[in-house]
Amino acid sequence: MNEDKEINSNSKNDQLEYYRSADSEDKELTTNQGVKLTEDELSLTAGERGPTLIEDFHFREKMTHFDHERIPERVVHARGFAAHGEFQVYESMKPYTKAKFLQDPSIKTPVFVRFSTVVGSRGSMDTPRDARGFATKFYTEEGNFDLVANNIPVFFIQDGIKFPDVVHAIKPEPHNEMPQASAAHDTFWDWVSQNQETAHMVMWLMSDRAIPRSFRMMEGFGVHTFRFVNDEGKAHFIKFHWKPVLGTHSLVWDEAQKLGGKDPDYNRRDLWESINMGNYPEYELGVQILEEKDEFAFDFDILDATKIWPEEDVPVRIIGKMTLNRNVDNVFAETEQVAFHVGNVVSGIDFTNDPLLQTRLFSYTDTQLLRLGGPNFHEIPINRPVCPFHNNQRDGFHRQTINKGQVSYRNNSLANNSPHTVDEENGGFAHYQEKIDGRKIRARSKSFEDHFSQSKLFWNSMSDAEKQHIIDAFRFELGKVQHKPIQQKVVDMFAKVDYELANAIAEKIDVNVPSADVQSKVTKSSPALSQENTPKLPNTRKIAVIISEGFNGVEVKRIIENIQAAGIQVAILSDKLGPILADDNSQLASMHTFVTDSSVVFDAVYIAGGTKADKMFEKNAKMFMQEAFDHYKPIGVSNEGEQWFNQKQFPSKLGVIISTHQPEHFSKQFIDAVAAHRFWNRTIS
Ligand code: HDD
Repeated sequence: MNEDKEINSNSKNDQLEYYRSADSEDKELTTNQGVKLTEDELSLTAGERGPTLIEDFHFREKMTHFDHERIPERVVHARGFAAHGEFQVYESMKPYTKAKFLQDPSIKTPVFVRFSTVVGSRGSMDTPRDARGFATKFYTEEGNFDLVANNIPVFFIQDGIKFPDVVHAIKPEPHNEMPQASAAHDTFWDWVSQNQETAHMVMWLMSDRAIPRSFRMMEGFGVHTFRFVNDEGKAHFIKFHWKPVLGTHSLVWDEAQKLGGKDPDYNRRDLWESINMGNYPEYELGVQILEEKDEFAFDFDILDATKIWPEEDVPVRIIGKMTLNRNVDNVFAETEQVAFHVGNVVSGIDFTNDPLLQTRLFSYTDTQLLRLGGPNFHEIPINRPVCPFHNNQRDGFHRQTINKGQVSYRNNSLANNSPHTVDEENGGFAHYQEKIDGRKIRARSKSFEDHFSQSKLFWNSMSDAEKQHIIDAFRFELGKVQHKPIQQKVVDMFAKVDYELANAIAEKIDVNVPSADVQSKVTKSSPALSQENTPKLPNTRKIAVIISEGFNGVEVKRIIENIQAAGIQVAILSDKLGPILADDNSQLASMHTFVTDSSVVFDAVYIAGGTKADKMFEKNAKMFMQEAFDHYKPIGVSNEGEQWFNQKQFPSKLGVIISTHQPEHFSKQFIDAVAAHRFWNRTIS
């Protein structure tokens, strides 16, 4: 790479281009040694019916490579999907940090983002109840900065020494490797009941946050308290936030479970298709900033990763935007081989003594050494910085760089003591000089002891529908637990959060009603925590338009035009693929059928019907409508659709928009309903 080249949003793409293979179309088949091949389907044998010969170098090479194709999956966050993009700061953050990529609003920094589930294997489904990883690599001119975040702002534990325990407890149980990608089993809940610090994270995990509608509609949180350090060496405590421009939206649990079978790739497909269509996912970067003098100004410890800084107390300042605009070319080369590390920081961003953060600083390199097979994983194209890098590290498995010269040590006189260090003024990283004066002990500060006040704050902040979803999630998860004492202990633990919550769980899982006196007395709530208050937009939502032969050509096409103009994606669905004839002999092409798709893969449905719909069509359309209705989704119906709707005798018309042969009027109402996402107050049958 040309070291003098200025870094811009294309820098990473240009670098990767060098490594991308040429298209194989019309090329001659060769071995890895470049030898052209005459045959690829028959191995070399002694006679037509004789034994295979070991001298068949082509067979040996092809089979050996195949035998070695797999690498260990990530011990957590194994299932992930990634995309390229760029980040741009809105205003200079110079007063707070000297990080170069946060100084100049005209600079676009290339990024690579990998979203993931945490617990499931690489081949599991996209929609389990789980936290989601949201890891971003910023390829800055001063080196790579990794923001290795989750979509939940707190964590299970306060100290990383317990990370292997919580992961062992939540992963499939070791004796029978069940259940896959699920917390709903005895070992996890046993662990929860024995580790009360996890209460806050579990509240989030039982909430709608754990079943996101889309990676494009998730918040991201750096979780830990980091530091910004400016040119003068002054530091502020900060927390990182990603805010999705489309708002934060979730699935319903029944839908998430069905999607696990109907489309296990639901979230990755959504990301892939959106980027291919030019619906680029956007997230604003926010920071909460605290003066160092305010370190002890709160009733929680700012170094405790099981705590948030309520946004109403410490506002999130929006400082820039990230846009994901390019899919990967090869999932293994990029998504699987990318190696994130919380310790990859640049000058101007530094750590704090958060004990969880400190342990993470060890784990990430350690795990890549095994997963990527040696110490040279920084040379894998997706991991390489776009700025120059020089040091005396040499050799090791899979070394790519051909380091020239006689010298690979310091201090040296043979190479003018190069590569040389630089001072801070010239961009050298200097660790923040925090004064430490303590004894070596295994103990935690008392300020980390309150596990229930913020759990209650979270509960208080939920809308009625969100509270009900949390209750239902606990009932599901604990309902799967086999050991009664574990169920009881968990209910007793969450009675310390809220009596109403614990009681509602207890009454459905056959355990004793907990005590009412132990619940947290916190009455405060934080509106920023409720998804009710998130931006609501129709853009990029996916709607099934169900038509049969004889549909109202003029009306349906008009409505489709209107809703597409609002940025909504339309999928024509019928009982067969191909052209469907309208009443005016015009056509629409059906790309989906009742067999290939179901309501769960769409955000809403518009039942346009048609005069020639037969009984089977009607049955399928009603089933579609019923499922959409039960998942609180917007439903649009034409005249035929209205008859079917009325026959079904749904208990509520909330979120059901009926066509009145006034396409404009209907379109507007339907678009508004799609933007609303779900109608949680609908009574479902
Ligand atoms: Fe971690 C992966 C996020 C705590 C150890 N973690 C991993 C990934 C994300 C997070 C997004 C996937 C990165 C990718 O896509 O490749 N982890 C978090 C967050 C945490 C957290 C937000 C709490 C604030 N993690 C945590 C602790 C430890 C680890 C306490 C160990 C001490 N995490 C790992 C790991 C992984 C990992 C074992 C597995 C694969 C990898 O690192 O690259 O090192």
